[in-house]
Amino acid sequence: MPGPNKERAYLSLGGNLGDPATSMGSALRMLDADPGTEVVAVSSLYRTPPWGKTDQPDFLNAAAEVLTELSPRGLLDACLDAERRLKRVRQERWGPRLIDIDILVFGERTVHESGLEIPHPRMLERAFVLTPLAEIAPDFVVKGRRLSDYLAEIDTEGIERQSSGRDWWRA
Ligand code: PH2
Ligand code: MG
Ligand code: MG
Repeated sequence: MPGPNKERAYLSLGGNLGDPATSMGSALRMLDADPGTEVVAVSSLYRTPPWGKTDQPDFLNAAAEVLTELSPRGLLDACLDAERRLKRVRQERWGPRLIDIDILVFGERTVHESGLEIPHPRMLERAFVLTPLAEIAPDFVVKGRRLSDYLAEIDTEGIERQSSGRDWWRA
């Protein structure tokens, strides 16, 4: 249920092993099933070239908007719990993964804690994050500028929107 004490958060989802679309859909349904959290918008799926470590398969990426009563730490725990339930094994940094869920923005908050940096420090530079996010929130303002303005200035070469529509995550 929407409620006055819910805050709006944006998430980035990605994966490049197994069946990432199915894993991301399961994760979003798990978050939506939490009584204090609802998923209100999900982007299309995007095929994206691997960033950081390039000798690995392409990723599928998406972004989601949630309303939640959880704290930022509580939402992070819910995301990590979904990753664990989907059998993610943590290996090398930036390496291949079944699923990754990152909090990008949480209301107006700034958080600098171990394992939790909000807004996500690199979200404005990464096309695989910004492209799906700008699909669902082009006018959202971060540090004084709209997401669509940031997106216009970065390299989106190789990123392909899939014909999934925005309901792909529902069972
Ligand atoms: N995630 C990473 C490292 N590199 N590249 C793409 N295209 N998409 C990702 O989600 C991704 C990545 C680490 O979280
Ligand atoms: Mg990540
Ligand atoms: Mg992560």
